[in-house]
Parts: sequence; structure tokens; C-alpha cells
Amino acid sequence: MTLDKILVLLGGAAAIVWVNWYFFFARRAGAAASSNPSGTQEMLITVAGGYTPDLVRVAAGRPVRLVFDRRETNSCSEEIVIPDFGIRRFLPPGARTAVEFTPDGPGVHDFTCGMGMLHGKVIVE
Ligand SMILES: [Cu+2]
Repeated sequence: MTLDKILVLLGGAAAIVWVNWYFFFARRAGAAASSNPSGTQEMLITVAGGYTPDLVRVAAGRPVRLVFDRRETNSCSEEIVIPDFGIRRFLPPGARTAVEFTPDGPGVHDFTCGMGMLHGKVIVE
């Protein structure tokens, strides 16, 4: 085997490892909310054709504040709904809108647009 073939093989192997890591660990891990001085766990979520991040990790028993930064006028994303916490809120385009709730215990809670087309999850640990 020549050196360039070995390098191509190694490059391919590295790409496979990276893709697996990305999909099975990085994506599954989600984004951990940061705590502000008052103890509220905060996460900024960009709304543009979907939610970024769409997986938010928080700790149980402390207030959670999700700030939705809506960067589009597409009517699909004009409402945010978090059924488990009774939240349904209008998101003005070009603005940030905060919703707050306090999860009692561990669990997974969906958030969606008003029509249930865009999806995200809050993972409470
Ligand atoms: Cu929608």
C-alpha cells in the first residue's frame, strides 16, 4: 500500500469517527442552560426555520427561562407552545420573548410552534 492510500484510509476513518461522535454524542448531549446570579437557568434559542438549539438541558427544581429570539416573519413560528407547563406565547418577529417555568423533577418536555410543526425538547435532569 502506498503512503497516499494509507492517508486516504486514515482520513476516511477519522471522518467516520467524527460523524458518529457528532450524531450520537454531541447532538444527543444538547445544550446545557447557564445559570444567572439569581439561580435561574437561562437559554437563548434562535427561531429561524426551527429552534437552535432544539435540545436544552436544565436541572430540576430551579426556575428555567427560555428566551426565544425570533428572526423570521414566517407565520409558522409565531407561537411557542410548551404544553407540559401550560405555556402558549406569541413571539413577535425580530424580538426576544422570554418564557419561564420551574420543572419539579426529571423528565422530557416538548416545545413546538403553534401548529406542532417545529420541535424542540427540554431535558430536565
Ligand atoms: Cu408552525
